[in-house]
Amino acid sequence: MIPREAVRVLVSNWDGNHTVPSRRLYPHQWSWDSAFIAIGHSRWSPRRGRAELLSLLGAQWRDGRVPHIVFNPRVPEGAYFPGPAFWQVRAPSGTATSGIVQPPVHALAAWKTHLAEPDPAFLRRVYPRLVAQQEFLRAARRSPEGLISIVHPWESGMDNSPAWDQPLQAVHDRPSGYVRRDLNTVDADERPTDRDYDRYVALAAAYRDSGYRAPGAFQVEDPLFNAAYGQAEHVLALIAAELGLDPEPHRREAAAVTAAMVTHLWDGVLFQPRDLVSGRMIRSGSAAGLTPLLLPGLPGDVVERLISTALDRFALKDGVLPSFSPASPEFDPVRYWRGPSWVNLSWLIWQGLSEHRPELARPVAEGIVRVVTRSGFREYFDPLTLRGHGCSDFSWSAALLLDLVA
Ligand code: 9WN
Repeated sequence: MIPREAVRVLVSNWDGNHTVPSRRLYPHQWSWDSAFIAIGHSRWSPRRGRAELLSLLGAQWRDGRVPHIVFNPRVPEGAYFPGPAFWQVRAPSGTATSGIVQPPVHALAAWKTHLAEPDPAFLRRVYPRLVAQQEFLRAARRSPEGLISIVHPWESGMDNSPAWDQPLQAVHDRPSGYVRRDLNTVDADERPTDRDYDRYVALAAAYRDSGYRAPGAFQVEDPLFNAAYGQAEHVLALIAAELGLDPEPHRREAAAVTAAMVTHLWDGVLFQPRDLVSGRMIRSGSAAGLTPLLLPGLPGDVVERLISTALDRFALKDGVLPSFSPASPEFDPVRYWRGPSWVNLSWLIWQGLSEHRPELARPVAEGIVRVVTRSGFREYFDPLTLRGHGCSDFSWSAALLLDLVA
């Protein structure tokens, strides 16, 4: 029943060569959504999983960046803000896109899609594009410490995480003359505030006006983004070996970023972001700090300590993981990335636990199944009451559920 319903959601959100995250709220193709969605598609139609990733990578820029939104030209400008008229940019393919990126979870998706139905021709097509995606991050965003930075909260995928409250203080502009479209679909109490939006728009406009080159007032090294980047290198080594290419450079890069994360982002309890503008670590209770479990080379003592944190501060054994620790004062169980449980974040932590401590991965998988069975394929869930929030028929909730049960 549940797998059939999940496929129904994915089919109803399919738009010819990609899947929208949600028909009304997000009517275009989003970067990391497509990776999670491809993983789900590959459980029932590997061909669709491959098409999903190929259409996204088809909008890659010449510098290797994979844009966070690929706009569907048939969708009217007013359906989503900020749309193509705001970003003012086209990929070499001619498609309108945004100019920022999202966590690079696509190599993992490509590998899982390949494992579902081995297809060396697909791997040969995507491998150079996935490598170019990583090269863009190294060329444009790598600090001397070897970590990758993001230049906008949207790049983290966890837009209004309390972890960004402090670095966002540096953004003073209050742009006017734009209209939020998200509040047409979702209650204002469950979305970022207008003040947050002003800052998002100001930052994106400044980056756009620099030709998508110069970071502005927000520049942060995020543990989730770096964990995804490091894990991508680990997976690219597997893909390279499969294609008869040299996996060693990828293994070395995965080891190097893992070591840099332990040196610069580990506070002894949880991985934390680092604010490059102030030069300081941002101490927060974000569950992004658990995602370095994705790194196979994470030292054993760090893994053990991180798991204790997950048990004590994120109720790991209950299985329904909050995006922000309920022990922190900023925790809000219904407002977007300030506490609600999200299927993709829980799935990433499940994936990491499966690698290091499979017996602890099981409650997380069961927790995902429990919230979805109770409340449907909602965008996010109150981790205390399990009530669903945000939009309905949300694609990655369906896709990753399918990955766990199919
Ligand atoms: C901005 C599509 C995206 C997700 C993000 C999530 C939300 C967009 C928005 O929706 O962000 O990119 O308009 O709020 O935060 O993770 O990729 O599902």
